[in-house]
Amino acid sequence: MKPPEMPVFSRGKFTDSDLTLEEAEFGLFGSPYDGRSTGRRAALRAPDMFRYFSSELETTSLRFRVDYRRLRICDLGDVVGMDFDTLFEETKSVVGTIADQDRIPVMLGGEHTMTWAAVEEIHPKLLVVFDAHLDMRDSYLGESTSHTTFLRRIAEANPDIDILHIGFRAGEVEEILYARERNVTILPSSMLVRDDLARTSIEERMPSRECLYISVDLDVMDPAYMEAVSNPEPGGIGPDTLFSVFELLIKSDVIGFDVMELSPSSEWSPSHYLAAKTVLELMSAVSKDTKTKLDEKLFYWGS
Ligand SMILES: [Mn+2]
Repeated sequence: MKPPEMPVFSRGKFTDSDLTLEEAEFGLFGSPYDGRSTGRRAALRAPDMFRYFSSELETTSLRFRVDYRRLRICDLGDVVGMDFDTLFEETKSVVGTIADQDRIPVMLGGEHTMTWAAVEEIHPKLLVVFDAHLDMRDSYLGESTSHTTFLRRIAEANPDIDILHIGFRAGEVEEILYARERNVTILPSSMLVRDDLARTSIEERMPSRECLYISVDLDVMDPAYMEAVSNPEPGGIGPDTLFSVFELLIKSDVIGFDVMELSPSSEWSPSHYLAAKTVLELMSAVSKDTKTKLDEKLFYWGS
């Protein structure tokens, strides 16, 4: 008998945390959908890969001076199903339940299209998207709702939401034209790669400062670091740049975030560690819980 291509990881909890939603600061759930995706389609395993590798990492964030083990996380499981419209509504409902209890929704996916459901539910003032692609086509392969069009659908349906797009490096002319017309603020990957100062000018480019939703497509990072995505694109930023941008965003009020498009290629990859680390670094950046913080003296290395 042919062995399975990948081991079936136990459906554990993210960082093994078993807190209830009442006890938690973050309400986390998985979105293993990829029915309208292209490239490598392996999102079914994405949420469990985030979970498994979250427990494999070392537990200290040197950048944010946080002990990951002190982050209060409730892992609610996955939103599963076959029908897109039903999943969309269920995703909205889960995000709404978490947000109604003043907890921060965290979605781990899976096809980027589901970000539309989360944004539709919590309606931020500013949507910050990290992505190699603009995802602003009007339609793709005859479909108006997919991972390549969802940001246009959000932009059209919510003219009051400002959009800051970080990491762009691959798309169609029609998308760029639409983004300009819609006043989407774009900080392309090339600026972040070449110009260290671009990082510090992000704050000046932020159209709003409160009520942020952050959406990370893991393909914003270069495939050299992050190969486990559906649509890898060369010329991306490294994890250190991504996490330093997180540092610039934390002065704002973040009301929810997602980390999407993990498409596991094998049972083990450094990219899977990086995917889990991206979630934990963003949580460390966003957390308002002072009990997660470690003593600053621990991180003094001499000048
Ligand atoms: Mn992308």
